[in-house]
Amino acid sequence: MLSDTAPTVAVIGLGYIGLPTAAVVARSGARVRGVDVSAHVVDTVAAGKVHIEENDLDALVQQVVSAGALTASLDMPHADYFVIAVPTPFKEGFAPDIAYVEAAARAVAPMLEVGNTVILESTSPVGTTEVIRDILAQLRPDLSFPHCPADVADIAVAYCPERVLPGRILEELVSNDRCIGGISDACAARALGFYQRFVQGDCLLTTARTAEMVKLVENAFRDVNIAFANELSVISHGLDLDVWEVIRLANRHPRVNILQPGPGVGGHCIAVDPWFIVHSDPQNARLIRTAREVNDDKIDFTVARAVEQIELGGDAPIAVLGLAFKPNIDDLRSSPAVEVALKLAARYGERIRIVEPYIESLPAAFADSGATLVSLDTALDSCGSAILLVDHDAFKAVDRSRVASLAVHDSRGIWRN
Ligand code: SAJ
Repeated sequence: MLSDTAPTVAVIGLGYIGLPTAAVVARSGARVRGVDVSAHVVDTVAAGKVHIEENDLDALVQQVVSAGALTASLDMPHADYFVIAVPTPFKEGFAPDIAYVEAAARAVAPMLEVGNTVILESTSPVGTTEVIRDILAQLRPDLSFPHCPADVADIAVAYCPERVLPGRILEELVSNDRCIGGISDACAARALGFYQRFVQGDCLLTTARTAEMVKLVENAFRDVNIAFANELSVISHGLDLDVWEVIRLANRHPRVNILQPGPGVGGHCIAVDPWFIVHSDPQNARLIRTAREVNDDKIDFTVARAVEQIELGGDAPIAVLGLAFKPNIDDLRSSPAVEVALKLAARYGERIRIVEPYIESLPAAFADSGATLVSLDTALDSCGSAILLVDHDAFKAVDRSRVASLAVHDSRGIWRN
């Protein structure tokens, strides 16, 4: 039962971050309204259902919607807290596109009342929270907004990046530490009051600009480290070395921890966010840019290695294992495995038999390719070669004797022994 004093929260953008956040905040006792520009998304959530796949999210949304703690609409309500969680893609030339964030700010502005807090969670280039403050201030000259650390204003504006891992979102939303950046100290303190409702990790306060950079740096760090592993795999191939053996042994050094090579880096975060840093300082972001290029180039390298193996298999059908951007999820967005599979399908057409246990039909991009979606057993029983692109548990569990007679390119190194 919601108390009459329960804070009201509007979560703008009911995607992979916004919907789980709305549900978790609603569970904490707040009265939450999810707002989205898609009528389909709003109708789905309002009916207590989910439009995205995430562990345990369906049950939680069902629970908080039926308790009346979470509602959804196309319209912006009044609220104590406005949480913006809309996408920030990039435009031509990898320039960040904050149009959705700006549109969200314009939608929030008319609803603001003294004492409200506006929090941006979308991954954004440094300075975006100040852009939001400026949009709000321009549209609401009757209210005061913060400009420097000591300001106490009618409206608090803060930045707090999400840092949850797809597949573990509900758990990490609660357990991860949060970095909360205020335009002023008072803004950070007000946003802290919001996150303390449901976060069990530490909440660390800083400035909005620092928090924006922290988010970009986290994902650039991972991208650079994966690029190191991917570069090692290319070099090891040229030297006829097993890169996984090299990495396994190097990682026995107490201060070395190399990540795993693969067919490239996918998802909507790590392959995107580093460009925001590059764009803000192209002259000096040399390592970060090169890492992006190394990871993107790994797709063509993987295709070339796959073709070598396929040609060994004669004219037999070709098993392509995995399309998701990482293991054990159904998310195919920005997946290097999809890119590799499309290139192989363009070359080999109906010989391509794709296995992806997390989907029921192939994406539209494969429509005229001739490639078909089959079960793992069908693929392994009927194909002469196997190209492994995703380290799903189902593929790790394959008995090695079943692939012993196939020409194999294992881009994830899971079938080595
Ligand atoms: N990958 C490798 N080798 C590795 C690790 C990952 O090739 O050793 C690849 C994966 O296959 C995948 C890509 O990298 O294609 C990204 O996967 P991921 O699991 O590293 O990360 P994401 O994109 O699912 O989530 C990341 C996380 N950021 C960091 O770990 C620093 C997450 O905490 C962020 O919240 C998320 O980005 C985000 O939303 O920004």
